[in-house]
Amino acid sequence: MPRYYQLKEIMREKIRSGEWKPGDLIPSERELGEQYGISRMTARQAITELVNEGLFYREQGKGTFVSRRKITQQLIHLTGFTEDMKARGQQPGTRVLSAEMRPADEAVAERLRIKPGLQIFRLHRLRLADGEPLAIEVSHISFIGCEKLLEEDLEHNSLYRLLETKYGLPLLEADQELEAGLIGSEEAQYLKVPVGSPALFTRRVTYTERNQPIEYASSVYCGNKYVFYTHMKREQ
Ligand code: 16G
Repeated sequence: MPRYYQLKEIMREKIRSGEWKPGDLIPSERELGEQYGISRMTARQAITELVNEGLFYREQGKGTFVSRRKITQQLIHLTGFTEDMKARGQQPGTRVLSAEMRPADEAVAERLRIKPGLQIFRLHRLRLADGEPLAIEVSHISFIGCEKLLEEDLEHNSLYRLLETKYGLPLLEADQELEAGLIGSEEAQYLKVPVGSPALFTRRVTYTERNQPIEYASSVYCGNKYVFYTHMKREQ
């Protein structure tokens, strides 16, 4: 078994057993090298792989730390980001990167079942939990009067809640796709992860009454911070 792999397993076990807890600073490459009689390069490789797997995270100038447990996101009930974070006891946060009315392009129009060129509300948000950036979401919203959303405070309000309570648009169903990918350079800056880190791209169309699409959201989630969960029944 390669040396770096052995060290990875040793460190994994330290996390599993609770000897190293979330938020703990792990020993430096030099210290690990000395302790296990391996080179700094080998220690670095083991650490880097566990960073890529999401078990550790690096903070510039401070060192490498043990990550928090991943966020389990269920794919059974239709819920929004704010609800999900509150259910986990975490403080949801939002930074609005842009909010504007613009004509729907072909791809968006197809998902929303409208004519291309029709004005829709486009919302670009960074989503955080306890101050930690988790995802970037671009929502395309189409309903009569959707331009009123321009006046809403979307940094402090849940979009789903506003649509349901203020605009009287119940969110009943959604279609969602998940696709693996890599974090690009613009996303990396917002999500505070290195370019090329694992990413999960999701696309969701949410429907209101009469099967009318109301939102098409395309999001990038930090791939190493999430586990998606669903429950399946065998068809009878
Ligand atoms: C989720 C939805 C997103 C929706 C948001 C509403 C996915 C892929 N996306 O993040 O479509 O806009 O919830 O959250 O699940 P909010 O109610 O907190 O604004």
